[in-house]
Parts: sequence; C-alpha cells; structure tokens
Amino acid sequence: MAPVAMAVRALLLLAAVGPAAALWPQPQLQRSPPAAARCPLPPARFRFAHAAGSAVGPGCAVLDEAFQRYRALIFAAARPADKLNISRDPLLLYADTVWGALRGLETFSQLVGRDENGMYYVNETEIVDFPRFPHRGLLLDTSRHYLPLKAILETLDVMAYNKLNVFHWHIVDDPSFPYESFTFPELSRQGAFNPMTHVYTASDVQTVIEYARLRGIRVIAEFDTPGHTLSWGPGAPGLLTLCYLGKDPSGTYGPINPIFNTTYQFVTSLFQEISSVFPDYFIHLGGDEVDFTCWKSNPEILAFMKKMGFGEDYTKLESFYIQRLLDIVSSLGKGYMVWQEVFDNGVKVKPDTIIHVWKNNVPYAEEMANVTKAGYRALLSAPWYLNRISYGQDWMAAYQVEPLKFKGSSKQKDLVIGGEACMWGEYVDVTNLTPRLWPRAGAVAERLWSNATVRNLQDAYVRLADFRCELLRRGVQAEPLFVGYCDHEFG
Ligand code: CP6
Repeated sequence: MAPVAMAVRALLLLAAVGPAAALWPQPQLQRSPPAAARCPLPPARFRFAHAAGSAVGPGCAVLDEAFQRYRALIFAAARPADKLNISRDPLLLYADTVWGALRGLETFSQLVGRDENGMYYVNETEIVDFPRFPHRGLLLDTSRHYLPLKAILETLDVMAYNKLNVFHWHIVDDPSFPYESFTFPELSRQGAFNPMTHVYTASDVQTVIEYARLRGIRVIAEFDTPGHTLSWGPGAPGLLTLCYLGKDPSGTYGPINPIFNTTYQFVTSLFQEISSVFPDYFIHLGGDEVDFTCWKSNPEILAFMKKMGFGEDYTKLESFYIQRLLDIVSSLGKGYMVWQEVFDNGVKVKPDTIIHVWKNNVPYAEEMANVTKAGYRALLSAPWYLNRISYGQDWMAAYQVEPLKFKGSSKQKDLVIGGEACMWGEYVDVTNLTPRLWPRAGAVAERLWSNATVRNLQDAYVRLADFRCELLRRGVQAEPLFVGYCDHEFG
C-alpha cells in the first residue's frame, strides 16, 4: 500500500510546479528542485548573450545565427504587448564546443513553456547532457524521387531539433542522377529526371552544406558504385557493362564495367571533384547489391575473369573494382564508409573505414559482432528503415533497438559509432517525406543520443507525442503517434 501512496504524492508534487518539461531526446541528466522557481521570459527583454570569459563571442556565425533562430522559434507567437519588468539572474549554458552549445540551445527551447495568460517561462532546471553515440544520421534518397532544395533544408532543421548530426545524402542511384557535376556535366544532363529543374547545382550543394553546418550537421555524400549506377550510363558512354543475350548485346546495361582502365580514369576524376565539393572527411562509396547477371553475360568480362583467375566467383571481380576505388579515394585524402557487402566480401579496407550494416537476412547483431571483431567501426541502419511503414506504432520497434546488444568485448562495443535512420525514396517524394520521417525518426534520434537506460515506452510515448506537438507548432507536418490532440490549434 505505502509505495502506491508515495507514487501518487510524487505525481502531485510534479503537478504543483506544472508539467515537467518533456524533452526529446531525453538528456543524460535533468533535475528540478521540488519547488522549482518559475522564471518568466518576457520576449521583449529576453536576450541570448555570450558569458564573460567565453571563448566565443559575437562574430561566430554558428552561434549568432542560432541565437536568432531559437529566439524566433521560442517566441513564435509572442505578442508585442508582452512586457514585464523583472530582471533575473542569467540562465547559463556551458558547452565545450559551439556544436555542443547548439544542442544546448535546442534543449533550452524545449524547456520554455507558456502559461494560461500567454506568458513564457522556464522552470528552474539543471541539465547535464552529451550524446551517447557520435554518429546520429539520417539518409535521404534523392534519386528515386527528386527532393526540392527547400525540403532538404527543412529536414535539416528538424534533424537539429532531434539532435541528429549527420545528413547521409544518397544523391544518385539507378533512376536518376540529379547531381550537377562540373567535371562531367553530361551525367545530370542525360541522367536527371529533368536537367533543368530536377538537379542540384553547385550552388544548391553549397547551400545544403552550409545550412547543415550552421546546425551542427555534417553532410556525407554517397556515390554508390559499381551497382545502382544505371542513371550514369547515358552521360558516361562506355562506363557501364553492356549485357548480352547469347552472342549479341541485349541493349541493356549492368553495373560499372570493372575491366577497363578508362573506368578508373573516370572514377578518379569524378571522386576528385566529389572530395573537393564535400568537405567532410568521409565519402560513402556504397558497394551494395551488385547484380552479377549482366557481368556473367558479357564475353569480355568472362575473358577477364579467366585471365585474373577469378573462376566463377564474381565477388572477386566486385572486390577488384572496390579495392581500386578505395585506393583512389584514399589517395585523395578522404576516408570512406561502405555498405556491409564490401566487408562481407573480404575487401581490404583502410583501418578507419566505417562499415554500414543494413541487411536483415542474417541478424544484424551478428554482423555488428563480426565487423567490430575485425577491428572496424560499425554504423547501424538495419532496424531503422523508416521508408517501411505498417499499421500501428512502428516507432516503438525502432526505439527498442539496442545497438550494443551483440556478443563482443567492450573494445568491440567502442567501435560502434552510432547509426542512421534511412528514408529510401521508392515510395517517398516531397508530398509524404515529412510525415513519414517525423516523429518516427525521433525514435532513432533518442536511441542514439540518450542513455542506454532510457527505454521506457510509456514515458517515451508521452514525451514523443508532446514533441510532435512542438514540431507542429514549429511548422513541421509531423504525423500523429496515436489518438489525441495538441494544445495549440493548427489549420
Ligand atoms: N538502394 C540502394 C536501396 C536499398 C539499398 N541500396 C535498399 C534495399 C532494401 C530495402 C531498402 C533499401 N533502395 N542503393 C540497400 C542499402 Cl528494404
């Protein structure tokens, strides 16, 4: 009997200071005194400022612009008549880096509430926070459907609200090549759905990179080869393998042709450009789902297989290509990420390579164990395919994943750098991207940010439903988790 009564008292205590601010993702430590002071935040008087002795002052674009953004977000509906003559001790935010300060500003913005009279306030709260994993990504696919620049930028905003910090840009694939290359302009001229309207110009790409940087988000571009490259064909004659029907070319094409020197000259020039355009140390080189049927049909490839002593083993040919590609990209001073097949096929990769685990044919935990046992860094996506939807609350399955639940030493666990939610584009374009992503990607974001012990579904439900209302308030068309309503009215 006693514990029940105590639990109720505890609930009442919380109620007495108003609803505890629901934060998403949950910080590592959040503490309010039993009778937390309520600090009013009159919009007209509120200022973000650099503390005395801070290593960063005005003139740092990352913080100056973040101050403006968060002021607008917090006081979105502020009336000019709001005035209150109360001066308070400053609220303090300490961070080791400007990127940490950005995360702290996001948390602060989520702490701000509004009372019945429309007054803004924060309750006295102490928060200590840091991410559990350094790589918290989201993959967008702009090849199956073109996503307008504006949709990408808006997604970057919401990523920052969720403390996600890596935008994995799966920019080209079989159906279209929207990346405008200055070295090979024919690629998008002939490979984009529409070379005038459905392309990312050099300026668009710079806009994405800078917009992301200002929000503490890295941009990792993926140029997936040797498979998933059909759209490259028209703009790069001779690059793809010609498939045969018996003795004659069938008129269709397969993966990149790995047997010609011209192929390697082409990829060298293309990746030279990519390494200079995308400042991140890592490039994602793909390497997944290579279909061997076309290679098997081509007599020149058969002759090459024989000459190289590969027998019937086409993974050897695949590895031959990937190995050369990796060496090219290394020589450009870049690190690389690859899909798990590259590791599964035994390709020799640099020790700092990130292996991206995506397959579900074998339990992904086994793959995480194997990759880390071999000493490579692992990135998890297998349980986080947000493009897949089903009836019901499928965010819960994504939420319940434990990335470190596999057989292995603590040294192995240290090699897990995080994960990525994937939004493959076969059935997704600008019309349904946002509601399919949010708040579902938030489940992945919290798993990657918060402590491993934060996994109570009921608690997460309440906070995520609340966060989803906050997303609506911020103008994001996030879908509902379940039955309910938001306090604010939306058109
Ligand atoms: N495109 C590319 C895809 C997928 C992959 N690579 C994919 C495979 C299976 C599912 C979803 C996406 N569409 N280039 C695999 C990494 Cl279920």
